[in-house]
Amino acid sequence: MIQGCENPQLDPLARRAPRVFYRTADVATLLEEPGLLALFGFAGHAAPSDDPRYLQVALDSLETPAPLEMWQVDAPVSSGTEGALRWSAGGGWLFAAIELDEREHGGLEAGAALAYARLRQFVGQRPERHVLRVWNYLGAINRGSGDTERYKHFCDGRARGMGAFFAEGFPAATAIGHRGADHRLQVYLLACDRPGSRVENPRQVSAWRYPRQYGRTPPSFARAMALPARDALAISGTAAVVGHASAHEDDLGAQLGETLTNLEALLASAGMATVFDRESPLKTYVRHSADAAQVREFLHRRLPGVPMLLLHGDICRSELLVEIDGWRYV
Ligand code: 3EB
Repeated sequence: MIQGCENPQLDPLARRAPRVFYRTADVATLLEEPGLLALFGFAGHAAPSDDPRYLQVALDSLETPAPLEMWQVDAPVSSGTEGALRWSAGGGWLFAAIELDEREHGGLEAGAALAYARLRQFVGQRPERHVLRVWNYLGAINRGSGDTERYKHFCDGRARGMGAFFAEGFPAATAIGHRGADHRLQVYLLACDRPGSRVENPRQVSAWRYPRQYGRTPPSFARAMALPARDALAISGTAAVVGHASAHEDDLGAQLGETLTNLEALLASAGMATVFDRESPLKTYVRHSADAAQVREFLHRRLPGVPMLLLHGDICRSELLVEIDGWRYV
């Protein structure tokens, strides 16, 4: 009995983590897969679908052909739309996504506040009310300098839209700049009917404690989230940030090495072995597409066999060239 409770396979309430795969196949075929909770195509590559579980992410893939990302659960899935919001749910898990045109909502800050308010309202009335992981994709993320940079406005709006919903602690997150139309704001999340456990990185100051120099509103995210059954770690966007400072300005190789050191420290902090494997997919966001070959070579050498998506995206600090997020399964 006691053993059963510790084993996620034997505890019917211990929600087994959704499985994440990168697949090169067509959208319609993947949407037919059993337990398909969410499917992501990347800008311009996959033909869009009206299925609420499908999201056309505004980031370009740096692979040809571009794979799709799929999330799969061990249960039947229902889905629907509510205005600009799309959602799907099954087995205790919830996917919800919103896409807004900032121009229709008074700009980025107000748009981000609205996106979060809508998501929070929706999730708050669902049984899957524990938001574990959020992805944010916005245009021209580094436009403006100092306090006027668009990422800073996003952080303000996000915090306002979150309200007190995350009073007990922030979800794990990614915030990346896409190269699509500037006004396009996409936010999507994974939630569960059971809480996860936040994990911080001992090498990094927690983002919500960043000093004032990084903006009026510190970024609202945890470094990682252990999923309820502790069978997977959802890893936030991780870059070459040590303490609170960006390391190795203009040095891609050194930033990659520092990022991997940060990822390993995060795994250790979560009580996991500091290796990634064939079951633990990662996404790498690359600022300059010309850097893709060097990034790919590094990843093949240091993370052999790890499923990997390379995406063209801007990191929220202009001096950072690369960022990695993803999953580590136990
Ligand atoms: C950093 O360590 C890099 O604003 O949601 C990483 C992950 C970063 C998430 C966010 C920002 C965010 O501060 C930037």
